[in-house]
Amino acid sequence: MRIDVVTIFPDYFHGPFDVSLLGRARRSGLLDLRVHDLRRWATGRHRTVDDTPYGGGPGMVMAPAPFFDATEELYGAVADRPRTVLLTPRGRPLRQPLVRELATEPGLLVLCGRYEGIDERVHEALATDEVSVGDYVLSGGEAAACVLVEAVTRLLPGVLGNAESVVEESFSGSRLEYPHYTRPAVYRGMAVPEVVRSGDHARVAAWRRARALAITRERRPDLVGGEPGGEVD
Ligand code: 6GU
Repeated sequence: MRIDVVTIFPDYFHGPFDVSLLGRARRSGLLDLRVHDLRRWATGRHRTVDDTPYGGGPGMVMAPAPFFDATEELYGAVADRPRTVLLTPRGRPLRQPLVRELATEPGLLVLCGRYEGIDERVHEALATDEVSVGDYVLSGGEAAACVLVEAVTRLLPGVLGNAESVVEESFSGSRLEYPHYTRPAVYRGMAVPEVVRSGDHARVAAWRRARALAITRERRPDLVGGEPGGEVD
């Protein structure tokens, strides 16, 4: 899969995009991830990408032209463009079903905003999807882009080994994970529950199911009871 990220802070992604899962996926050729500096498409001596808002008010607004020029240079006509995700707090909440859908695309163009906002014409004419990573305020879309790219990449065929890929199942099944333990059996007076050391696989499986359900009910009732915001699957 190819993913293009357009940002005014390309350096932000050194680290997140170079190590661990994403680094491996890139080096193995499963992920063609390219980060572009929006200022490449800025004009004028100062390469500014923002301007004062029409109608007044505080802060600056990111101008439309650099985003349009970037998109056109990278992908040309509308018909040739990949799914274009604009990261914005007013977007659709990112959940696993949307991640799964995006992971089936041949390519993605990810646009990161900063400042108070982005000119509405970018939302209307360039974005096919507006996505938010949660109900809290970030200074820009860069951290959100890291979240999106990692969540999508781990679903690409060949990126995860079989052992790791099982983890996705837990969220697909609308349950939080059961508690995990490793040695020692007693650590600082805290003992591993007897059942998980019993060697009785059926009992262990039943205990894990029950704990996962209890933890989910307690922490995320929306995932099991159909409360608002519970659209995990
Ligand atoms: Cl995608 N951008 C910003 N600036 N804040 C956010 C967000 C995105 N998602 C949650 N908060």
